[in-house]
Amino acid sequence: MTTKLSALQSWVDQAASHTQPDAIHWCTGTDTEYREMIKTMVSDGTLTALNEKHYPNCYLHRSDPNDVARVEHLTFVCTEKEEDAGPNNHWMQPEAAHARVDALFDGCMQGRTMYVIPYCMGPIDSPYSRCGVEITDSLYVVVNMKLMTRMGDKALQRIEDEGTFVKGLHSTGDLDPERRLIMHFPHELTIKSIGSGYGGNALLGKKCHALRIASYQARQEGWLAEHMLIVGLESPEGETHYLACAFPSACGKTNLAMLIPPESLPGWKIRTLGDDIAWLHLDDDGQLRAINPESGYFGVVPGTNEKTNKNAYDMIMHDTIFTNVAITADNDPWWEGKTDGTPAIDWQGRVFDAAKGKAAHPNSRFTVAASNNPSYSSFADAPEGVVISAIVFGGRRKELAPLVYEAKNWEHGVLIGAGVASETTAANIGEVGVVRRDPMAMQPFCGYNFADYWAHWLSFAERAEKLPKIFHVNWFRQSSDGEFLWPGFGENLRVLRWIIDRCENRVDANETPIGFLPHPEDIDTSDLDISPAAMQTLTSIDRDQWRAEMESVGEYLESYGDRLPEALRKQQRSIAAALA
Ligand code: GTP
Ligand code: SPV
Ligand code: MN
Repeated sequence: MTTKLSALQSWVDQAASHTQPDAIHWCTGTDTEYREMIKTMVSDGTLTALNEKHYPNCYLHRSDPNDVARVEHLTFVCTEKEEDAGPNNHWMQPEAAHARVDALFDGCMQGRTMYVIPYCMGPIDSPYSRCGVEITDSLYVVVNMKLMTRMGDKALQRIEDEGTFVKGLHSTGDLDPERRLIMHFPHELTIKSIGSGYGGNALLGKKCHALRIASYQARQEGWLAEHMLIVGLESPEGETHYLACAFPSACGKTNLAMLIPPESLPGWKIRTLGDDIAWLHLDDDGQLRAINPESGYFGVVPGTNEKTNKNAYDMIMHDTIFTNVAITADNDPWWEGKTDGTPAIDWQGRVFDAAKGKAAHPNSRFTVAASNNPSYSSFADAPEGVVISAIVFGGRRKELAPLVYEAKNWEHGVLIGAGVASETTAANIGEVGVVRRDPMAMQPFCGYNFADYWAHWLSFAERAEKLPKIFHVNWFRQSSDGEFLWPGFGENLRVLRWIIDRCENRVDANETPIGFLPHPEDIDTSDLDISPAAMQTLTSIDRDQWRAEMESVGEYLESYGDRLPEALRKQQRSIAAALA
């Protein structure tokens, strides 16, 4: 197959002469094509079929043990001027970057097939959607892209109609971390990724396109591309609200997006629109609307069980690709936190030995079509998206951050977002559990200078008619003996309910310098094993700690120099002063 779009054809030809594949396959995106590809990978050992009775159409992929997570230290934003990429990104001058990465692509597909994947991020008929084409030599990437995006003929047709698309060139290369690079050229709408076959490094529609490149385009065009889940909550009274929540990687987005109401909150219905990325646009009425550009979930496996998240647990029992989990003697997938079965073979394919570490990799993942989700919302396919009532930032913080607080206004909310900090997780190669700043949960994903990004966020105040309220949550506060103070998961609905009540002006709050906190009695804790003292901790602030925190936020913001919006500096100073 070929395309009638000459810009696409000539780019594919050029990539082929550069990488020298044996064959070129244009992906059509049909289920038959998917099944054929799975078959090929089972026969060459790329995939292992799991227990067909317990886990129909489920497969295990073991990635190279050196290739199990995103690699922020090898991820670059390449703009002419270093300041445009900002202190938040690793930067390389575009020409030098092309030269460096192109050398690695030279002849790298010899003996392999090159797959051309046209894809659409967002509903195929949505004006908010954007298309791209990924060229890859990995079949694993193709089948993951089939689940994660609207991929194939329809996307190609839209690309041919529009004439523009994001170009993503990918090769697994030799998987040597020394020859691994994830390069972004926002001005050229181009991505070049080599040396990794894993998740956000290789499924270029996801973090590379839908966040880094899209955030850059969004700034130019007046919208936002965010690391946010989108969830719909229908109350027993039949009132529906949509929330968009930004938490860093492995900090609870997928789980919140598919939350199951606890028994103590009967009549609530929760529906998932997205679990990782939201594109937010102002509509004709000046309200913020969200679409989920993805069509599947690439979710964290460990911790998933019937108690924490029965929807996810059921969802991944069929038609799922597992990456880096363990298996039982019965050939069922197994992971830490799974309540039945025992691991026989670990994620690296070795006989399980607890002395050698965890059975499943902490960043082991499931890939599954969103339509598998029992709580899937048909609005996920709505071209116009949904109106967002509240934006919720959050992080993983043992200390300091209360269970929930509300910004006093949009500007203050942008400061709260800019000041988000969270303990690092296994989603990136590197140390785990270290608190770092992760503004808007976008530290690894913003395709331009954060200072300009915050200015862009602030600009919505003038342009919008009605903006969502902004909140901050923390499900991960711990006691001094390391226990989580808040039960989390389904019980988080108790907090979301307070958020909705605040949006509807139905409940009072406690005004503090950092924002509005709930009166402890306004968070329903019936049936929960949680002490009044714990609730007190969760719904109050320690002034000394917060004074230090605001000072640290101030220092962080100042590291952006002259580009830092004055409004943020003012917000930070006035809170610091109120705490003094
Ligand atoms: P990415 O896909 O990396 O962007 O992660 P995510 O933000 O979607 O995180 P996810 O929902 O997959 O959760 C990550 C880990 O945190 C899992 O091991 C969950 O079991 C755990 N987790 C999620 N929500 C909660 C919660 O409310 N409380 C506690 N204690 N753990 C949670
Ligand atoms: C994340 O790290 O935020 C993820 C997984 O959602 S990955 O696709 O690998 O980026
Ligand atoms: Mn994510």
